[in-house]
Amino acid sequence: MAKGDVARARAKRGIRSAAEPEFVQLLTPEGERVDHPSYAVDFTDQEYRDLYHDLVVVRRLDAEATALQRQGELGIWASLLGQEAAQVGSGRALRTNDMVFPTYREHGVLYCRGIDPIMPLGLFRGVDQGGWDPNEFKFSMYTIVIGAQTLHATGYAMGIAKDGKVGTADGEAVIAYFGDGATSQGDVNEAFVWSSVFNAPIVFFCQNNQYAISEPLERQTRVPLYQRANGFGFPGVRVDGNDVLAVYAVTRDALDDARQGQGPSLIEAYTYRMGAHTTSDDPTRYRIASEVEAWQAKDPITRVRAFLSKQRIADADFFAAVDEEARTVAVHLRERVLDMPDPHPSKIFDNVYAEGSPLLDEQREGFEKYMASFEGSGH
Ligand SMILES: Cc1ncc(C[n+]2csc(CCOP(=O)(O)OP(=O)(O)O)c2C)c(N)n1
Ligand SMILES: [Mg+2]
Repeated sequence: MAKGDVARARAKRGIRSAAEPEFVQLLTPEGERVDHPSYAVDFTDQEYRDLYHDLVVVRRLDAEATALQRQGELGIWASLLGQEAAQVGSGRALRTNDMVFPTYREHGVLYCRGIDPIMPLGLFRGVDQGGWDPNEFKFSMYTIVIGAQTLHATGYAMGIAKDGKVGTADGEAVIAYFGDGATSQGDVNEAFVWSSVFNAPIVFFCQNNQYAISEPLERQTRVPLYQRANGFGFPGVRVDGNDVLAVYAVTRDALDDARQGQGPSLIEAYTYRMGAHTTSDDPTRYRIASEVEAWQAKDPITRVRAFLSKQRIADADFFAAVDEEARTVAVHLRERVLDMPDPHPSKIFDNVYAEGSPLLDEQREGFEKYMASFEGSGH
């Protein structure tokens, strides 16, 4: 069938194209503040400045980590470049008691939780296994297995509901992050079903950055992703993922519904991955420069800066001070990464199981003997 015929046949069956960016927006790419009937939200001048500050610091930290990888100091890095607004907007909408289930790219959300950005870098440097106490930070561990965290989040959300922590204005809520590619995983669809039928207090936050490594969005879906929610029986909304104000407003609203017992919702933050999938990837192999340039014009930081300047909420001194602070934080991060001690090789056997295992003990013993065989050989 010719392309036009396919489009006509799909239209007849009521199937809409996946690529229509109709979304909630409160700040245009030119820095104009616009209203939305469903998401009225007021920010003080200080709150506007704080959001700008977070966006800049998060981008700077990310750039430092990319540089560290290029210099051989990290094994790999998954950059969030371009997705700062999606992460800062949603991260700042969270309350202290809300629980976060991230992927491997949520460095901006982690920062907004008040967590030291060094925390996940041991994983990317290969000096630890990327573990921490999720309860201490209300921030689960980075999850590399695509979509798996949506099921963990659903179980957790069902748990807090059973514990009676949901159903009032100061109830708790859960947010699960995932990408556009993850929506094709069974886990994510199972999480949608379970959350829906058990009315779990969860916000599914999909950062649609248009690619799953080299696979474009059109290989994942025939309908806009947020519309998937309808079929599972909960609301879905698409937000301009490069608009920190709109992301904040939409996420806060969805979290409030969840904490008050209204059940799950899906947010599709429509954004773009400006960098590579990870530092192991070369995006020039599968996408054209003009596409990247078009998204450059929708940059999440430029529009806030334009707005702050035009409204005289911030001046050149403020912007310079934020840049300087971001630089200082990044330099400090670099110094601490370089100082991370190399672990003893047999440490890999620690923390595999909470209480160990005889098989693991045997493997450790064999490995230690093998390592000892090099002693004195100059290797
Ligand atoms: C279950 C599983 N299958 C495959 C992979 C390999 N993989 C790593 S990232 C990725 C793409 C994920 O794309 P998306 O969900 O859009 O998230 P993004 O990386 O764009 O943030 C894949 C397929 C994996 N980690 N886990
Ligand atoms: Mg993606």
